[in-house]
Amino acid sequence: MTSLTEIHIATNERYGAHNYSPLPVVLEEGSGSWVKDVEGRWYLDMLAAYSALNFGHRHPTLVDALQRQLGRLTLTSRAFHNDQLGAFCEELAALVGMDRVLPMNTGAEAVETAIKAARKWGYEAKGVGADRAEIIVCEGNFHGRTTSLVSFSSDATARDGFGPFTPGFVSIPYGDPAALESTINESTVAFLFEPIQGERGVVIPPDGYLQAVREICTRHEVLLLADEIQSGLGRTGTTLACDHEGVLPDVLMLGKALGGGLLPVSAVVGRADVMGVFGPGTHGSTFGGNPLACAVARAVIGLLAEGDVQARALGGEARLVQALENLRCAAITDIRCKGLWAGLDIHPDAGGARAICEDLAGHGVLTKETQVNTLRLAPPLVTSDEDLDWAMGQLDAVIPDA
Ligand code: IF1
Repeated sequence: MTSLTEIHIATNERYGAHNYSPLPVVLEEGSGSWVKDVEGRWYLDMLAAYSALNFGHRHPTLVDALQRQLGRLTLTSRAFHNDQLGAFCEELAALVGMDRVLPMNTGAEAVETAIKAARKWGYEAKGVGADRAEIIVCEGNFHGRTTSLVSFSSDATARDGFGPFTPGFVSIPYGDPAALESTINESTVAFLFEPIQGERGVVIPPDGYLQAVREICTRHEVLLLADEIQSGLGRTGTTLACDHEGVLPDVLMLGKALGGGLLPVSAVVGRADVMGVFGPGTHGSTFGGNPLACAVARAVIGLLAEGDVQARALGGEARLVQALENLRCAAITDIRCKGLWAGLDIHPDAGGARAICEDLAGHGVLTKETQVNTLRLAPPLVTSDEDLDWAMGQLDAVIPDA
């Protein structure tokens, strides 16, 4: 069978490198990282739906799990148990080494749920005054787009025009443990953060930051809430980005790749005493924990339990870093990479990252800019070295020689 890279190069020659207009892409016979648009042009997916496609498009194990469940039971709502839910919760808790799981659907729902749990725990367990709970967040955060979550966004585009905003959040600089320590007061119930800031442009904190905030939160009886919705499930080369420093948060938020790129699946995983604040009827959702979602998420957990996906990302990091460093030029002002997740800052005089993304689409590579001048690279973790090398060649072709 002709390799997809050969198909793509043939397509390139046929259409010419810049004759691409990414139309709604549909997957044909493509393998995990390739998609084809409605006019038959192939693209290597280097965005992976912001890490929801860590396992690639239509991973056969995941599709099979979903198809099998489709023939059994698809929805009961949480009023009734189903035979996938218990196993999903047990297997996810075991995978991340934590106590309790509360399944939701989107990442934003998971973050909102974690905030509710932290507040209620603060009132019931820590004795914080009623309605006075404070949660410390980081500048440059992105945790979702509900009104409460954008209330503490430092991104005007995500926040402006959606007030009035939810109170009870205090922002501090990212990557600065001293700022956390000095902001904690008697009303502080939690610190909500991303182990690596995704939307901000794959911003990696200083070594030791995760351990430092863990120690500070423990010492002040403040819950450590880790949003691993984008950084988790293999993306950085480990199951969780927190694993790189051996840090266990008190509450963990997962989403995106948990649904295998097939369904929205998210979950809040946490300490029993924190998750225990949700009594019957105090929280829920129509689809949270539905049999289809649990079936595909169990297959995802099974893949992660094998460790191959994490190993691929960890092993691919050095090659990706080397390839990006070989591209270094005046147009590239910074390169950040962890596992198979990279952010390239493009010099403002080089025309902005958006223009480069559009040129890349013309070369058959799909990705997206963030924060105007940062190019984000997040291929499916099943992408071959050959395809990654090919993508780097396309990137080399479009980076302006500044
Ligand atoms: C968009 C960003 C990425 C997330 C983290 C929670 C959520 C997200 C760390 C909410 C979602 C998505 C949302 C999507 C684009 C994408 C994104 F640019 F918005 F910020 F990846 F960087 N925590 N991120 O990254 O999860 O409710 O979407 O399931 O809204 O534009 P969700």
